[in-house]
Amino acid sequence: MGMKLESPAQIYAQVGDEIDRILGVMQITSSDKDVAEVQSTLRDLLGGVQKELDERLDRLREHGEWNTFTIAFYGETNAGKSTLIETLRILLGEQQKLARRQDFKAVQDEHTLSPEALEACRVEVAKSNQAIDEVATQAASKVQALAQQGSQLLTELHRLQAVVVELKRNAPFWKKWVFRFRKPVEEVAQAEAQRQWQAFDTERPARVSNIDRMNHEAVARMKRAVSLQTRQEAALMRLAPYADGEIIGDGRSDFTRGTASYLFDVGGQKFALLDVPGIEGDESKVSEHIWNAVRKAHAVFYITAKAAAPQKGDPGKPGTLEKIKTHLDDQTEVWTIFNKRVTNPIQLGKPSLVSDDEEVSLGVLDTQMRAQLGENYQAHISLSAQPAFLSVADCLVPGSPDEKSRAKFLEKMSPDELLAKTGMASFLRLLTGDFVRDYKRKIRQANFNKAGKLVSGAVDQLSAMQHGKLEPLQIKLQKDAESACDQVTIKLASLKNGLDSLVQQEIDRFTRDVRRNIYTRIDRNLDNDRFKQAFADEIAAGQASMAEALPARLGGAVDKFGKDIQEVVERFQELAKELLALYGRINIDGLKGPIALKIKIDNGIKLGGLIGAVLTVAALVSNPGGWIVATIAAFSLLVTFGKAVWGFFDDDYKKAQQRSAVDGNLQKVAASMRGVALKSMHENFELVATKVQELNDALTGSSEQLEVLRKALGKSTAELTLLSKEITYIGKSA
Ligand SMILES: Nc1nc2c(ncn2[C@@H]2O[C@H](COP(=O)(O)OP(=O)(O)O)[C@@H](O)[C@H]2O)c(=O)[nH]1
Ligand SMILES: [Mg+2]
Repeated sequence: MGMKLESPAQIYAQVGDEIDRILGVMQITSSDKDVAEVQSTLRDLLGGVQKELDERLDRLREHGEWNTFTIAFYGETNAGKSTLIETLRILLGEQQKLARRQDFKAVQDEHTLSPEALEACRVEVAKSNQAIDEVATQAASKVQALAQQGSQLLTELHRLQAVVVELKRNAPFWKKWVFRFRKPVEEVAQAEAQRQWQAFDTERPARVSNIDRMNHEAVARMKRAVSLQTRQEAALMRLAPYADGEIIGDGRSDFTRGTASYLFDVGGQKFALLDVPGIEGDESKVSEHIWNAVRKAHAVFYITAKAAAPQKGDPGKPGTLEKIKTHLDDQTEVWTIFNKRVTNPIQLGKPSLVSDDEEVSLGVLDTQMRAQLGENYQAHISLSAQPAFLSVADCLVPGSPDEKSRAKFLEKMSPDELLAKTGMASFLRLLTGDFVRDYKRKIRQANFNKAGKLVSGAVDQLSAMQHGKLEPLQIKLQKDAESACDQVTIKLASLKNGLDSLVQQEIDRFTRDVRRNIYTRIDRNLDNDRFKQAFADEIAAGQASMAEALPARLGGAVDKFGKDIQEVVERFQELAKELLALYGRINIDGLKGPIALKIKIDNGIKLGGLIGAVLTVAALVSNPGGWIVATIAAFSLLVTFGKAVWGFFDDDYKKAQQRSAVDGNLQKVAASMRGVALKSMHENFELVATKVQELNDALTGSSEQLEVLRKALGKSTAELTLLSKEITYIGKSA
């Protein structure tokens, strides 16, 4: 066909045109009904395949990517696809990621959310709490001391007052007089106690409020600390959305989400990474996301957390292996990434990330993948995504689990060391080096390969139709038809023998009857003239009785033959119907119902008509009127007698001569009758045989129809195969 495919858009249009040309055969309908039916079936079958192909081509056109080298990260949920992509986004400064990280830093600075500031706040909250407790204890003891002092002073005052009253009441008169000039010591002491109490009472409020102030100060300090902490926590909440790892899953299935695309530019080399939803869901919507992603992709990383070959599914429920085969069959470059789960820095201390056992299992995995995907499968790469992510994720919410894990890993090694130990450094070199260098060729090759695979998929469908349905149907139908023909031929031969022997029997009977009758009459002494007349009469009577009996007997044989071939044909029709039920319905991917083969075998009209024709012709054979008359006409008695004189005198001699004339003539008459009868019968039989041949042709006709169908399909299949090879070749050779 010589496709000249210069622009990307051309390929789909040209492939579409080629498919139309190859599959759009037999637009004209033959006037022969059988041929027209085959053509119609062919149109149905090829039309179904073409419809499906066109739809797939449209989807390829819609989702195909010709400019940006696109790499899909494909696998089950939780394999670590997003972790890996997030790490690459940070490492390679993907635009959206850079913006998020700037936002993170801005929020962090605005709220002084450095780890030191957060720690200081935490310490202050603790300290102020402690201070409150201390102040409360102090205050309690001070209040208690104050109360105790007050009550002591008051007790003393009351005691002295009582002493003075008592003293004055009991003193002799003179002493009372002396008291007017000199107060008793007790009264002086009482005045002093009074003064002390008053001084205490005046001072007391001030001392109490002093304690209250201390209390207030401590509470205020704590309130300040707690409020700072609350603000910090609120700010941390605002920080969280900007933190590294936002695209990493929480372990729940992410199959309801669509595919996310991240654009990278590494030193002018542009490429996109697709984060494809997990393949474990079988919901049709997810499957559409996955399909569109792999249609776009020019290379695929199959990410798995298990160092084991992908699981096979159950009948009706495809496993990972089958999904890989269907989703990635038309890819030109597929790698496996084994994401080893590492939770502890100690695991990274070993000389190699992957154990010997795991390496063996990964070898098995490679073999399996190559068996599924052929030469387009590359190899496996081992790495550990999460520690690699932690090594570069410096925008993490302080105190978050990720931040704590990061600290745990960084305690043991530097970020660069971590990147090397997790296998991430070498993966990064591969990805940004050889992998994307030749991207233009890869894009072209991948897209052409997809179009080629599309066509070869149709070839597979047509081949399956041929080998699974049409061929077995044709072979079995042919076998059944041939066996039916053989049986009809045998029945025909035995009809012929049967008729011959019936005629022979009738002629034998005729000979016997005529001889017996004429012998009887000879015995009664006839002269030669009367003998001649009597002999002619007997022959005529014998022929008449034969003409009467023969048709019924011949008719019986022909009827039996009719029944026999009817049975053979009916049996064949039954078998053919069974075969059609088994093979005559063809499913085509993408079409709702199966296509029914329109092969003329379940319909008995033609065969029925032919059987009728055979019997009509056969009936001619069974009507011997014509040839019996012919026999009589052709016959003239040759009765010659030797010496008439001797006969005249000797009756015995005459009778002997007459018997001999009977024997000789009867033999000739019988031979002549047989000759004419068989000749005429065989002439008619030729007609029967011709009709039987027509019947046999009709019996084998349906398998010949199939042969035509098969050849036409085979031609389309061969042309499509060529087209698919050519497309793939052009993709490679560019
Ligand atoms: N321990 C450990 N956990 C990992 C590793 N890679 C991914 N995870 C965790 O597995 C979960 C799912 O990871 P994610 O990258 O979202 O997987 P995806 O569904 O394939 O995108 C997250 O909780 C990750 O932290 C790893 O190498 N080690
Ligand atoms: Mg994910």
